[in-house]
Amino acid sequence: MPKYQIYAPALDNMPWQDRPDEPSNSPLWRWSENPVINRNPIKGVARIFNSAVMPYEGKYIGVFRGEQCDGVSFIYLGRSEDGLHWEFEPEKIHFVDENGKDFQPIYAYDPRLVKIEDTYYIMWCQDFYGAAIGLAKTQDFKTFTRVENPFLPFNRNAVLFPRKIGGNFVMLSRPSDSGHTPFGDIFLSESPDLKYWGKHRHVMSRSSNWWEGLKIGGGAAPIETSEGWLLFYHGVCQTCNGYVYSIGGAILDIDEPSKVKYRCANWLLTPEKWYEERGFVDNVTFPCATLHDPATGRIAVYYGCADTYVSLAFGYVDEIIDYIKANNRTTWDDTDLGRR
Ligand code: BMA
Repeated sequence: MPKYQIYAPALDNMPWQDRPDEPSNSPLWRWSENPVINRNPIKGVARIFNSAVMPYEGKYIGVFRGEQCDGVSFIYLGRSEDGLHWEFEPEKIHFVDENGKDFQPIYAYDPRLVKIEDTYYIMWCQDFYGAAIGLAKTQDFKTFTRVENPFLPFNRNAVLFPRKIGGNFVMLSRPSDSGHTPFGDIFLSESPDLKYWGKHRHVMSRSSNWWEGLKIGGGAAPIETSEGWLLFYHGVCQTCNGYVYSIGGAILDIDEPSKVKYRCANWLLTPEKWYEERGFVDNVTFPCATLHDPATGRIAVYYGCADTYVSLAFGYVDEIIDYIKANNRTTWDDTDLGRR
């Protein structure tokens, strides 16, 4: 049994590969067959990246950022037997409003997918007179009902926690500008009904660690563990050749997740492979989802690569949490409640 407990349903058929025998500076390692999804995966879609998957009816389902040949991104549904080989619906997801009428965003990108009780929620970035968060729900992956936009523009990188905390839905997000945003910190908001949001808290800011010195943003839905909420997020640094996106790790307090218990000073994954270093936007690793299994402590991270591919990395909950703790570097405004 793992030292640290993951509180989630069993997932004994999750994709997995043992750690290769090669030098590494991370508790994560990559699937040897990466990328999971290659270029031109759907007719009319040039690239799929920054996408989220979930277990569903004994198999896997996912919401995928498909960048069409015309450069506009939408969300596409994909299904897989094993989490590795994916088949996509040829048409983008069609949304309706709460009265059943068509309600399609102008564009939609960087989706996350989170199950809370018996409902699946999709969060993404869309136009709401500028970059903002879109939110929809489904129970059958056939009807996708948009609900109120949670936040004012500008905002990106929203992800719900996989259960209510203190009776409320809780969502991480990253207030931003509408462009390429040369700043950004992670905040948290609560809602009793997914309509009215408040109790906003600061969670953590960009830091003096080189790989997250410019901006950070939420990534995969936090994983509930016996140490707290394990969060994989992205951190961005600015180089003379542009932005570099790495994957970071933090552990948030279980009852008051705006308090950061541990925050890893080192990246957990940074662009090193050709599919991370080279693509439509070079040097991007961008986590959007995990699969995880409590009995084995196995975690699989799905991450977008270079705005061109989806890839997979693996790790054990014990090794990841111990690595985060061993390299912990929090500041007072990480560990406080985040209210001023
Ligand atoms: C961010 C988002 C991501 C993208 C990244 C790198 O602002 O748009 O979708 O992966 O830039 O281009």
